[in-house]
Amino acid sequence: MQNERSRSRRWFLGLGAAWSAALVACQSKTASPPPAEPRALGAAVSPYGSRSKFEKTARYFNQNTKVPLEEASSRTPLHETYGIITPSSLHFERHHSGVPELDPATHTLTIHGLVGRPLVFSVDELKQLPSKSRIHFIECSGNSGGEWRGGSTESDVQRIHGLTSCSEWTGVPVSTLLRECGVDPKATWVLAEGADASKHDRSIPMKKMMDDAMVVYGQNGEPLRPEQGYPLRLLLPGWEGNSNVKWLRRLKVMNEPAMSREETSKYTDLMPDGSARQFTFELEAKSIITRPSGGDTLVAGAFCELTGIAWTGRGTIVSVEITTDAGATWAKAELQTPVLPIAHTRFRFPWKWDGKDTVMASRCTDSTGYTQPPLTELITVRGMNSQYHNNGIQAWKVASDGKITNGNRA
Ligand SMILES: Nc1nc2c(c(=O)[nH]1)N[C@H]1C(S)=C(S)[C@@H](COP(=O)(O)O)O[C@H]1N2
Ligand SMILES: [Mo]
Repeated sequence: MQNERSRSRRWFLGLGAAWSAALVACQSKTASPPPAEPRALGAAVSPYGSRSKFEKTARYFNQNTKVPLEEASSRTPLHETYGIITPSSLHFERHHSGVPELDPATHTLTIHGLVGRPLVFSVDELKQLPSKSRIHFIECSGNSGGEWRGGSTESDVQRIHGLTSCSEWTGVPVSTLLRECGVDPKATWVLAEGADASKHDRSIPMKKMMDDAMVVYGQNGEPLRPEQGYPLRLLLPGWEGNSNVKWLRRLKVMNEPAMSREETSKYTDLMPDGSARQFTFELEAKSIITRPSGGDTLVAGAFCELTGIAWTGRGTIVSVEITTDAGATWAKAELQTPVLPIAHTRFRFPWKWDGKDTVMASRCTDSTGYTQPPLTELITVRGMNSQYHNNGIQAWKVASDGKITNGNRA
């Protein structure tokens, strides 16, 4: 009877032989009926949902840091999120002077500088313009920055890579707004400024502004979260997080960059010869196995789905390859469809660990033909002075007791 049932269930699920063997292994020999259903009424309807009390996953931040928490960052639990969308409540946070409280009834966006007609938009006026929704990731270019110098053996995927998240963003193309203002043909840059205490600002090339930049007010179907820039944020698809100015209050059209703090002393790449590479906007292709990953323990011989995310600031992910034998062989992972440009791309790979110590890793290729390089290759070109823009392969070391740790340290 039991055999009969499990066979028909396997048929129903359409699983291959390897998978169904694993399933059988996890089934108990005598299946007992599920516990009696509760008879009391459940909870009432509510105006705004919240998660089950049994769920505890959270953003990570260092509670004991000397940096005031208003200037710190929090990281997405990549190992505990599914699919490609990051819940807004778990989107990573990075801000330099805290989250301002802005009233959308009084907040405005001013566009001025080299324009024929300077304009001030209210939030409501922006919402009345033709809108677009796009699914894009935002990644801080400091994500996995510690790995340049070998990282920590203790670290997990959330702490190393949690400064990337992916949402559906809704707003107005910047090109629509700039056309309304009549841009001077000499103009080549636009300064974007936030309304937070530090007046966070970045100079953005005009070409990007006219190409796919957006002023967004929506995140995953509802207004932006305060942490993500409520009520208005600049979204620059595929460009380093820092340039996606939150709490946007001003766009100044110019014919040169402003050379603000965030594009001179910070967010530049110190090269081996001591010079600094500036305006490294586009994020290069990157992928990570998120589950199982650092901190998890594998069981020898048990079925295990390796899953993770890949993304690129240039176009679309076309393939993700997995190695489970320390780079000797690579095999293609399955990509969740649809694969969207400049968005997290979920990959999955069925596996069974044989109980021997090894290294597992993923590497991705994007639609420009670029393949994510090993970290050692990046270090050869860029030295060890860098803090930003590490898109090197993340290796996870599996010890013979099944424990997984950061494998980037040789
Ligand atoms: N106004 C303002 N915009 C800002 C910042 C800030 O401190 N102030 N931080 C930047 C940095 S460094 C990053 S990585 C992203 C983080 O976006 P998130 O907090 O929505 O994840 O916002 C960018 N935009
Ligand atoms: Mo950042």
